[in-house]
Amino acid sequence: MSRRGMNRRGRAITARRRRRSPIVVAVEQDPRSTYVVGDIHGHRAELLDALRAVGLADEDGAWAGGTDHLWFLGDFVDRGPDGIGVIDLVRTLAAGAEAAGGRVETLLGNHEILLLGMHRFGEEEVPSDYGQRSFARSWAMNGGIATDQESLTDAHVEWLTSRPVVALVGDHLLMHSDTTEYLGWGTDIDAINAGVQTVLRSDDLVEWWEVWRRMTTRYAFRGPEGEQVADLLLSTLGGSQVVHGHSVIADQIGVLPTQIEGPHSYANGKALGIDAGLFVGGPCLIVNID
Ligand SMILES: [Mn+2]
Repeated sequence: MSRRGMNRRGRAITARRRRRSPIVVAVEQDPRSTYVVGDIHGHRAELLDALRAVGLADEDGAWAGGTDHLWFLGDFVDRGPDGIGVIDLVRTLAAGAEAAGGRVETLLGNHEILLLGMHRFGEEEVPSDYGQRSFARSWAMNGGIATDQESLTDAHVEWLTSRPVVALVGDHLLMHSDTTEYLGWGTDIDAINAGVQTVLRSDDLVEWWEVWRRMTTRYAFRGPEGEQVADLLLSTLGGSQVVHGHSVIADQIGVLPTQIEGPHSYANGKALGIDAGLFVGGPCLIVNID
């Protein structure tokens, strides 16, 4: 009799605790995941396959991620066959995500600057003491695709020009390039994004060239000082880990692109490289950063 009573009390206590469980509350309030994708470089088909594999897109290329968040870290164009097709796919996904209560967001990479700079300035010479420079020359040397220029509409230009270059997502500082050069436009995220956007809305070729030059630098978080450099950036802009594309992981660690299976955490975990080198035969990584 007394043993049965204790059992009943035990069950009652367990049930009350389960109702108050913080785990149950967390699942109900925040069921979504956040993903990041690096440098696509014109490989629309491979991107779509990868998005389908994780359930973020359906067979037709429509958003299937519900309330999930997906961030692209730039470099949609150049080197591969269909950069504008990639941009169009991303914009379709963004509209679908917005309707579903999710989000698809985009940072500009240095190749978007090259695409837009080529479109705006072409062969116009950049005033410089260091020999002849133009967006046309750099575009040709860095995998520029003529059909991307031909397919680029005013709507694409306006959309790209409105994208940020850095973002703080949770505890992650997202940026395309592994560089501290972003600090040249300001010491907070809003100032940096506003600074770049002001340039991209101007006809100042020297300042445009400076955007391209800064965003083409790399490897700031490598080597013995790498963690300190990442710390400086994180303490200035926020977050506990820099997440970047731009520098192919295989090149960073000295293996073949086909051997890459996941992102590359380095600088004592302060940096995460996610560019697996799709354009040199690596996989299209879609990285969950929850
Ligand atoms: Mn890049």
